[in-house]
Amino acid sequence: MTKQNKITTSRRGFIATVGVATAGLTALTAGQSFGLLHGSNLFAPRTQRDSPQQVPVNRTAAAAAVADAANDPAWRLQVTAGATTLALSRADLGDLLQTSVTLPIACVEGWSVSAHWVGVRVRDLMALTGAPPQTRVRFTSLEPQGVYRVTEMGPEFVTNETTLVALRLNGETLSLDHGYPARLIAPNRPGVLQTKWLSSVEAIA
Ligand SMILES: Nc1nc2c(c(=O)[nH]1)N[C@H]1C(S)=C(S)[C@@H](COP(=O)(O)O)O[C@H]1N2
Ligand SMILES: [Mo]
Repeated sequence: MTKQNKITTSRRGFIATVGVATAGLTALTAGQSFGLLHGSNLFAPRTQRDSPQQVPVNRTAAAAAVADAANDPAWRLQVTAGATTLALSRADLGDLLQTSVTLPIACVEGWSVSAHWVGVRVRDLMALTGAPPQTRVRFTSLEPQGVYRVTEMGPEFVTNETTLVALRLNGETLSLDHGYPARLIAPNRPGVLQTKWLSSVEAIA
């Protein structure tokens, strides 16, 4: 089954909308699935209704002990390829081309929630460092420890135009529990790989 996702990018008044086929999405979102209009869904679980930004929280910022580091104005996203490292503030990231996508968080615990994300394409970040587009990328969280602190993705995800370092969720700045200041969102990957509270994005061999 193929689903159409609408993607919008904008910078300096320029708006482009393209359709992207996301075959395979359905398989990953199998299980409990519900949309944003939770108020009209009597069967929406309590977790979603009471959740910040209408998306359940898997691991909170408090549990991950990241609140101080995440709120620190000195936070920078390290973007590295070879000898080049860029240190981008949240404002720097916001000045780059913003891409808007609708993608689910599909947790292996059995829930899946579609959400609207805005941020910077991973491939655009990589291009800033001069990394070749066909690269593998490692994402590391501010989280001092935890099984989901580090994730990697192959070039098929890196080149995908919906793979983002997300800054916004459902029309608001990403909440702390959802990964502020920046988190990964990519299509066709389980929730465990959608790394929150990013500290670095590195091109690896
Ligand atoms: N750094 C970090 N990122 C993480 C996790 C985590 O424990 N630490 N949990 C993952 C899991 S299992 C899921 S399902 C999603 C949930 O994202 P959410 O809490 O914003 O809904 O975040 C993922 N990203
Ligand atoms: Mo998860």
